[in-house]
Amino acid sequence: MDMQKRRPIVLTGLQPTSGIHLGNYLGALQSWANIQDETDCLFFIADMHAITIPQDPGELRKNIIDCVAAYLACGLDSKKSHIFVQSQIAGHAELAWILSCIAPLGQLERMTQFKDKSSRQAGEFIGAGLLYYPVLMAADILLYNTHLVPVGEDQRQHLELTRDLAEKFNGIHGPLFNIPEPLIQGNCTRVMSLQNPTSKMSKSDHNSLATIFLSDDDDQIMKKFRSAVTDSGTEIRASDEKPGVQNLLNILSGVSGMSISELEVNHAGMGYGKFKTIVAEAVIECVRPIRERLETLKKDSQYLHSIVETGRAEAQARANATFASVCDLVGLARRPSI
Ligand code: ATP
Ligand code: LTN
Repeated sequence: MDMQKRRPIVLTGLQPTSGIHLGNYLGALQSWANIQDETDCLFFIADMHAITIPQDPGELRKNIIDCVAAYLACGLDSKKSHIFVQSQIAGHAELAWILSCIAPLGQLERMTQFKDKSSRQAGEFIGAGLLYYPVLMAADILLYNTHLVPVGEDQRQHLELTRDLAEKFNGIHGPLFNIPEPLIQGNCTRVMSLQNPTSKMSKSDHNSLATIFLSDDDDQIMKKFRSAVTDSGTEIRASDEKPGVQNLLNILSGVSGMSISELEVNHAGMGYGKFKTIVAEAVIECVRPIRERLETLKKDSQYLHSIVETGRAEAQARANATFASVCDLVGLARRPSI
């Protein structure tokens, strides 16, 4: 066995819906880049998760390749890690079906994300894919015998379901799957909206001032922070009664690496206006090099396609091996090709 295979297996991904934002970066991408040396990393683009809500086909295909560019711009390195697209590996959907047969319907209906997303679509069409979203996520993870799954805090419940399904499968069919652990890292695992700091920063926010995108220029970032909602007080302190200020402190901690208590001391007595400018400047310095790399990478679509082609070959080989064992254990017909 070579060294590469003995390191813990890490797998994670993002949905290629337009606009990667500061929440995605601080809650996810930033820490992914930092674990590539010690772990065996698989980073994928969750395009099949993206179609749980309606997508324009042309836009989706463009967003997939833009997402590859964003991964690289945020420091993922295709020489250290494998970068691939979920829909190119049929085993994700196949294993999801097998897992769905042992997934308790009630547990899926109780998932916070399902309840949130389906209530936002109340009165409209809600596809069953939204309910099965976490089962597909479990399949993504178990197909590669993953040990660690870096995600933001909002994904913890999905990881619990994955662990339950892995244990249940192993209990019924015999030991196959590792029981994966969530890896929730970084100073800032939950970035909130700049306009409504009690809900998370999201690309689908209707208020364009709520979300900082990695493609935003310096002026846009400054403008959004200057109009960030705070409270009527003056104290720079992290507390649940001051969600706006707490969010700004969290963001500054995420981009600077300094602890909240250090930041509270350093900015004591400063007015909110000045503090917002300081946070904006720190975010501008963090986002600028990423934005510049992103712009350059997006111009070379041939290179980006070659990255996912190399990643696909490695992912396919690993997925085939796991899926052959799954078929054996479940009693499904063996594939002549695997
Ligand atoms: P949407 O904006 O539509 O809610 P999203 O931004 O959550 O979608 P995902 O692809 O679902 O997009 O999330 C990608 C990763 O980014 C996940 O690991 C998630 O936990 C993390 N993440 C997303 N939003 C935030 C946030 N506001 N703060 C911290 N992490 C976040
Ligand atoms: N739901 C995830 C994206 C995702 C994922 C995964 C993350 C789909 N499959 C498997 C980690 C492992 C999200 O971050 N919103």
